[in-house]
Amino acid sequence: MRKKITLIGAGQIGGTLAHLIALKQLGDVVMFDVVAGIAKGKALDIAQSSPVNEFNINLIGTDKYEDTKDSDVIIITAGVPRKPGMTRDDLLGVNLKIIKQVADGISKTSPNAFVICITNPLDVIVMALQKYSGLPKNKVVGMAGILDSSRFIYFLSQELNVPVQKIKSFVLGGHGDSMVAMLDFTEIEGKKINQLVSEGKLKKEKLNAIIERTKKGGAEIVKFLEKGSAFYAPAASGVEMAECYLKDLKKQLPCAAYLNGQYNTENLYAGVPVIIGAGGVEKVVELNLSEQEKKDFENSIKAVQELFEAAKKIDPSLK
Ligand code: TXD
Repeated sequence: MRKKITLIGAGQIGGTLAHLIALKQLGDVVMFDVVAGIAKGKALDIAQSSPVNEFNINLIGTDKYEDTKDSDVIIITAGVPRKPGMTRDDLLGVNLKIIKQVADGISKTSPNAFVICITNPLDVIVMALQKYSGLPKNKVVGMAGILDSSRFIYFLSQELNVPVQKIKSFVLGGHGDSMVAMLDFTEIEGKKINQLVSEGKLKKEKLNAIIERTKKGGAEIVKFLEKGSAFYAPAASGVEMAECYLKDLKKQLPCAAYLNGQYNTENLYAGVPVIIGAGGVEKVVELNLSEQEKKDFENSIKAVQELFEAAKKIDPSLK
């Protein structure tokens, strides 16, 4: 029996998610969008490519939540993306309303789904989604850290002319300008990045510029596209999380997860290393952070907390 994967939002990221899932044959796909035609058209278009890429899955498009019933995985991109000059936080008001609708829609029809939220501003939107839906905290998770880490690793690989597979790193904290590139946990061909800096193989200013470019990675693409934001790398990142759950891979991945005392943080979602397997978010991994990383991480947590306060002003029912 094939798994059922519902994509709430069939826009730029949603369409790319559907295509990647089809090529990987992860399961049958239901594309849901309030603009039903977008969902139906993209589902049919991808389905028509199945003979070429030899995949056998069912794809449908809909604007009816009953068609998404009993999903195993739900990936949410419903919402509006940034326009040039906007910050991710500027999307809070409009996307908070949308995520409430989505929460109402999925909680009744797919109470056992593993729910991956991508909609921005990510950390607060995924938190609102969990609170509005009442779904288990270990089954509601946000995608941002994998994307931010992938951008950071890509920029390093370009600078150092090293294959991406030879670079290990991750970015934690809020999905915003306060995100933290974990340098103590960054290795290039098995060598700590700080060692490359002290050996003069990577200038500190260059490394700082790469960190800055990672933080602004989304805005750089928004500026190029003018209408819309990044979608290929975000979709690839969301699929990695879905695959990890569906195949019980128990990978350690940077994701926006519920903190219940870990990293001295209560009742907040933020980017941390987690183990994802068949149980959803099976573990929040607590790292021994350097003093600097602890300070930077706390600063990032503070930014998420401040945005959550803003969300509570918009909707006092959020606690
Ligand atoms: O790392 C990350 N988490 C970010 C997330 C990376 C890139 C983009 N990020 C955010 O994802 C972006 O800021 C947006 O908030 C979402 C979706 O981005 P996308 O580029 O896919 O936006 P589109 O192409 O506008 O698609 C959104 C779709 C669109 O087809 C709408 O009709 C639909 O969402 N939509 C809805 N679907 C269901 N239910 C409701 N209420 C709804 N409202 C709009």
